Amino acid sequence: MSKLRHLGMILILVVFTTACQPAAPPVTPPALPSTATNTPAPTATLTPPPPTTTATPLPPPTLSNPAAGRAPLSVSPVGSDGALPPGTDGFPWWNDTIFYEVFVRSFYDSDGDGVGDLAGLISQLDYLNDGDPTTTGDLGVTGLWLMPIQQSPSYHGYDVVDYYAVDDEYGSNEDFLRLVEAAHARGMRVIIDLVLNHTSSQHPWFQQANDPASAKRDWYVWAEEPGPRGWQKTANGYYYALFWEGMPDLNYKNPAVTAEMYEVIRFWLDDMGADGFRLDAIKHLIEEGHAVENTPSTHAWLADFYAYYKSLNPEAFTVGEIWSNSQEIRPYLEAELDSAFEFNLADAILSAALSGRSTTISLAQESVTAIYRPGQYSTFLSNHDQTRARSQLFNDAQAKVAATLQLTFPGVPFIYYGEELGMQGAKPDENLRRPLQWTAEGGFTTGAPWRGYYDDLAERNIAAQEDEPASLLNHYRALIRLRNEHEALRIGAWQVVPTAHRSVYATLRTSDEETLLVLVNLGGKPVEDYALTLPARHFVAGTQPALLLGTGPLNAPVINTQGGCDAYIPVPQLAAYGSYILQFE
Ligand SMILES: [Ca+2]
Ligand SMILES: [Ca+2]
Ligand SMILES: [Ca+2]
Repeated sequence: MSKLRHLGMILILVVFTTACQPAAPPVTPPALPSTATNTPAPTATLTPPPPTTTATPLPPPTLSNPAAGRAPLSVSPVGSDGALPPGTDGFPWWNDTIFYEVFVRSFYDSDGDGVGDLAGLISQLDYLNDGDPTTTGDLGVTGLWLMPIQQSPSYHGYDVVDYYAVDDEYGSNEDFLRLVEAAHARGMRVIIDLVLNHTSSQHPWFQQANDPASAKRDWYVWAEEPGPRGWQKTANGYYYALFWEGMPDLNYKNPAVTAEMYEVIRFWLDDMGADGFRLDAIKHLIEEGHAVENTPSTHAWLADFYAYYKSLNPEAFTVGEIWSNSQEIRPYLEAELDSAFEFNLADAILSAALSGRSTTISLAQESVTAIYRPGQYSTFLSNHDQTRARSQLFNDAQAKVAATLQLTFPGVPFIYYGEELGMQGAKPDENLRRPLQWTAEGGFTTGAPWRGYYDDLAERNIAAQEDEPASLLNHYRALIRLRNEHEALRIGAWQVVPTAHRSVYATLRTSDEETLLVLVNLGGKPVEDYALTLPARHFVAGTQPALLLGTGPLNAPVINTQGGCDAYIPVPQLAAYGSYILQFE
C-alpha cells in the first residue's frame, strides 16, 4: 500500500506568459472578511446532572490515557510539537480535517470470522493516513467517523443495548482505546456515532419499561391510544418508535434519561478519548404532539447538551444528521451542534456531475455560503443510507468531478468508505455497506465475508487503483493532499468566477497566504471557449499561475487596472471532465 502514485502533483508544465500589461500598478488584494465567529460561546446555562447511578460500571481501562504519549509527529495539515493540529487562522480544528466514514463491519476483518473489527481497522490505518506528511501512498484523511460501535443485536448497530461497551463482534473497549491512540499518532481524530433518539427494544431499560410499574417505564414514550404514525401495541399500552418497532424512542422529557445520556457522553469523551460524535436522527429527538421533527423542545435540549459537552471538552466536535433543507438545519448551528451534514449540497454536486451544468452546483454553493457561518457545515456525496455516489453517476470521470467539487469547497468534508474507489451499491441498505474492495480477490477477510462483494471487485479494488496513475483513488489522494497542504482550500474565502461556457465551473479560494483558482470541465467534451472574468482587486500585474492539479500548457492573465481580468483562458483546452487547480504567485 505504499506505492508513490500521485496524480497531478507538480507535473511538468509550460507557462506561456502572454503580454502582461505593465502599465497597471500592483494592486493589493483587500483584507479578507473576518472569520472569527466560529466558536460561539454557549448561550445556555446548565448545571450538569449529578452522576447517574444506573450506568453500567466498567472495569477501568488498562491502557494509558490515549491523550498522553502521542507520538511527536508532524502531521497534515499543520502539525506541531506532537499535538493534534489546533486549527488555522482562528478556525476550529475540524476545518482542517477530512473525515472518512467507516462501517467497521465492512472495513477489515482481523480474525477471519467475516466481520470487520477494530483490530482490523487499526491494522490498516496506513491506508488512510500513515502519519508521515511526506509520503503520498496513503489517502491522507485526518478524521474517522465510526458508524455505531456500541453493543447491538443488529448488523448496523443503530439499535444499542449497552452504550458503555464496544460490540463483541467489533472487539473490546480496550481495542477502541488502542484505535484512538493509533489514530491520534497519525494526526487523525476519531468521532463515533451516537444514537440518542432511540435504543434497541432489547435494551434492559426497555425490557423493564414494558412493566407499567417499573421505574424505567417513563424512560420511553407511552400512550393508551396510538397516534397516527410510529406507535406499537403491547399488552400494556402503546409505545412510540418512529423508525421501527425494534427501536423505541427514548423520552427526553424525563430528566433521568438526559442524566443517563450525559454520562454516556462523558464516558466516551473523558474515559474513551473520543473527539466527538455524529448524532444520528437528531431532529427527531423530542416530539411535541404530532410534531416529530425540529421541535422547540429538541432545540432547547440540544442547547443544554452543547453547553454540557463543551464544558467537558471545549474541543469536542459534533456533527448532526438533520436530513432537511439548509434553512431548517441552520438554527441547530447556533450553539446546539458544531456542524451538520449539508444534504442539499450533496444532491447538487451529484446532479451537476451528472448533468454537466456548472450553475447547478455553483448556485447551490452560493446558497450554502450565504446561509451558514464560514465553513461551519459538513459536505459529503453520499452516506450509508443512500445509493452510493458512483452508482448515481455514469462513469469514474464524473466521480472525479464530484470529488473535486466537494474537496475544493469550504466546510468539513466526509468521504464514505469505498467512495474513493467508486464502490457501487443501491438499496437494500446492506448493499450500500458491502465489504471494502482491497484486492481483486477481496482481501477484506480470510474467511467468508458477512456480505458479498459488489460484482465489479475484480476490476475495482484498492490494489489495482494504486497501480493506475489516473485512477479515482489517486485523484482522491491528490485532492486530499492539496487540501491538507493549502489553507486556502480549507479555510479560504470562496467565490464563483464567471465563465463563458456552461460546462465550466470556476471558483477562487483566497486566504491571507494564497490565491487558488479551481477549474472543472463538467462536460464530456473538451472546452476551449470558456473565457473567465477574474474579479477585481485579487491580482497584480505580472502574476504567474502554476498548476497544482491537472496538466497542460498555461496562460498568464492580463491583469487590468482594477486588479482583475476581463477574458482569461488559463488552460487553452480543458479536457473532458478535467479538474485543474492553479496557484497564483
Ligand atoms: Ca472479525
Ligand atoms: Ca502520508
Ligand atoms: Ca424521538
